[in-house]
Amino acid sequence: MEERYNPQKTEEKWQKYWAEKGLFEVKEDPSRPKYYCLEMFPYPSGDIHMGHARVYVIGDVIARFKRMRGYNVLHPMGWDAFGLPAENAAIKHRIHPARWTEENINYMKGQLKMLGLSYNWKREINTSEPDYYRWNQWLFIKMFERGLVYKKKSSVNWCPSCETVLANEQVVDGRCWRCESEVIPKELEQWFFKITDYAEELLMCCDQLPGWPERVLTMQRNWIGRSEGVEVDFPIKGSEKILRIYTTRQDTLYGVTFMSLAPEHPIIPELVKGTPCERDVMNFVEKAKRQGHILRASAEVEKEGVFTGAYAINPMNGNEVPIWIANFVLMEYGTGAIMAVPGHDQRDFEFAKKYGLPIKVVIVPETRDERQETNSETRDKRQETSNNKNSSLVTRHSSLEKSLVTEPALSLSKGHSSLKCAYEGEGVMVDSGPFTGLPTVEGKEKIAFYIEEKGLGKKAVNYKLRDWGISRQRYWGTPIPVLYCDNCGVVTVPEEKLPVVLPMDVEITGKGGSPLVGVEDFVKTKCPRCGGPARRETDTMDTFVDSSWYFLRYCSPRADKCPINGEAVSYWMPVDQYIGGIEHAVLHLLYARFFTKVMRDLALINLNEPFSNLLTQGMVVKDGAKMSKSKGNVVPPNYLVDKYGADTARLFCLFAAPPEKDLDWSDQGVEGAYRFLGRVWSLVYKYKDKVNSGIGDIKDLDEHSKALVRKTHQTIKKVTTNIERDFHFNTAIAALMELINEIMAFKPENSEDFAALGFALRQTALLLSPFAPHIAEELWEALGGKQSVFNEAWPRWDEEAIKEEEIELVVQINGKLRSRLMIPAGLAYEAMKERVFNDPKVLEHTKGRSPKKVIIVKGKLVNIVI
Ligand code: ANZ
Ligand code: ZN
Repeated sequence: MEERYNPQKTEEKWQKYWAEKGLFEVKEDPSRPKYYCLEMFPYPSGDIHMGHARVYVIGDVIARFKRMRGYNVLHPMGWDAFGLPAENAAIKHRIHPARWTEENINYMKGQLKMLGLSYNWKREINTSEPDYYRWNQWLFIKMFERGLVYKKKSSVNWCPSCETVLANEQVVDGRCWRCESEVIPKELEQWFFKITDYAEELLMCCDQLPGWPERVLTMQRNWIGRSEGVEVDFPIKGSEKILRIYTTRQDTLYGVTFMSLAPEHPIIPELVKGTPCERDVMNFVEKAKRQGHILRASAEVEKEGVFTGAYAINPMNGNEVPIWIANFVLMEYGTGAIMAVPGHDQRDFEFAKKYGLPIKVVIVPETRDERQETNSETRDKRQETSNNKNSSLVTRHSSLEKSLVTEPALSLSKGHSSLKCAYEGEGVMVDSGPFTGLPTVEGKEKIAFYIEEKGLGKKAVNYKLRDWGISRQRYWGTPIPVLYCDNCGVVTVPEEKLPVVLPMDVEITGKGGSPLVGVEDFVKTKCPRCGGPARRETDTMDTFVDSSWYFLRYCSPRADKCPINGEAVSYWMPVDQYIGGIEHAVLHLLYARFFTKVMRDLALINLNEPFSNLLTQGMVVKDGAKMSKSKGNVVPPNYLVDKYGADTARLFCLFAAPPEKDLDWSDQGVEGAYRFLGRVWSLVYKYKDKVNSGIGDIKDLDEHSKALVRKTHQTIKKVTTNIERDFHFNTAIAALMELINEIMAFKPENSEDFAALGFALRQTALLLSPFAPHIAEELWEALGGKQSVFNEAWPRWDEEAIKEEEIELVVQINGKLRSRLMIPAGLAYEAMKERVFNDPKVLEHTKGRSPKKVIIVKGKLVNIVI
């Protein structure tokens, strides 16, 4: 050990040592408990900054800590290597996506190593390698055989600038998530994964993930979007046809004043054929189709429609209502047709106002107070209260009648011109035939029952979740293992012919569809079934496929008969701790859960859910903005490591904020972390020879040595429990800093003191090791450690040693016994005096008067003279 802390030298030494010893390589070992710690693998974009590095550092602390706690820890790393930026780089810099990706991986791997992250590099995976993506293809085929893959023509989000199809979630406010161009709809043949088959299970299992943040679970539940309602058949006037609608608000059936169809609804042509409305309707339909789904589904879209000239008959009361077409009704949801209730649905309300259609009120809030607020913000609250209420119908009814008489707002509502918006809340049904007077909750049930009984329709469940479109008209992705034969039609590539290798010799121009279309050797092939000529599919898979099962691949990364080795998976899975950004709260996590269930049903694994615990780390913020390349405020780890060393960079990230919170970058904070490590180094350097010579027992210590040992045990407890409880590394490090202050103030005199000091310093090295692993190794070695600090057990604290010894102090005032109090034995004079004068009984007698004299008989008695 050198006298001065030299982080670069220390870090190089220990990184080399770890690599040579293969310290972080692990094998399945059923005799030991396992711990699988995983950070979301990165896209090799070329450079990592401290915003990215933070998540890896958090994961690394957990992995190292669990290892010292006796677990067999799997902590792997790899590359989500397919994707758009590689192709964009190819267009811009004329570099092959494969080379660009490889160079980036090499550079980033160097950055990760520089940070001293304890990865098991032997398990590294790269999704752009045939060894990996062949299993995407294999899984695709297995899913195809199970009916979980299908092809259909569908309107997709098309980014004209990237010339690619975007998933719904890649469209942000109608714009491409990468380039921000406006997204337009386009009809294409697409491959889909049938994730909707798993909608119910994916939803139910959200209740079985207590280790996930509630926020993420809510996002998953909302994304799946289950709703319960009824499908009701409305006969079409003067026709044999019926119009089937889906509603969750059958309690509003008496308030229907018109119907709305999706522009794509198949009944439209026959409704208008040969009528005066035909031309207007068909024009509108064309226009609405061009508008695109995302926009049409958003709340802000201008509601537009056209009358078809036809009427439907409300099966509840026989009323005739006009059938309209409306842009905001989507063909993909429910039945593609709705009964419009402008009194109680805001979209219908806006539509009715615009086209002068009648508005009818059939639900009123339960009490007068509630009635007055009709804005939708109070809706949720109101729903909650009305659901919980179980007062009888009679009282509701009477309060209702009272308000009907006294409140002009409602009577006006019949004429509806004064209504400002729809009342979407729960309440009591009015003007609803035999159901009048029922609370909505009950009315819903009764009407659903009535509809089924009379054969007017049936109960139905709907999900917002759509099937997962995986086709991408891009080059840098997994080729879809399908070909098209003139004789046999769609044929999947036989298993033994996998992988379908992505050709390297392509021209990437950024124009047109998939660059693969132009690669004749690739496209032209023979049909494996009939031997005739066939063409290969030129679309590639969405890269979310790659990341949907990579965590399983890490368990047996070189398996070559199957995507995974079942035994390895059953030992390592589930992932005990998964760490990544909140931006993946919906898609990646949902797809990964879906794949896990599919692979279970393919009998590949025996597992329902992949991730037991999830930590979503906060952002790194600098100068008030999220650290990112585009904001120009990135701090590359290289800079920090060159100047201060990796341990300082790590310590700062961990100390500045708890993992789930945003971290505000501060150069002073980095300096502070560096100085702290320097202090620890100097302390160890100063005392190492003394504390190593004849490592003494920490028994028979005097009070000041005992206090140091006690503080050490307290620190062990604090650090351990803070890591264990929600990974509060910042408070753990704060406790370590306190201990270091105590050690610095400690003045050893005799061999017992040095024994106590040695104990404190060695525990410090152990406790510091997950956070600042390199310096900890060096300190540990200097303090006589015989092996890597990471092969040592995590320190334990002694509950007995933590307890402060207490003594009873007798307090006399003017010679009279006034109080007895318990104080810690080693308390210094001033601190003892403070306790005495703050004692309530003493206060009572001194009444704030200052004492003439205070006599202390150490550790026994205080005599105050006033
Ligand atoms: C009548 C009604 C009255 C409705 C009312 C709401 C309030 P969730 O919970 O999202 O499933 N809807 C049904 N299919 C639709 C489609 N294809 N496109 C657009 N909207 C559609 O909501 C179901 C409600 O969304 C249904 O209930 C229907 O409007 C509308 F006071 O029917 B409702
Ligand atoms: Zn064929």
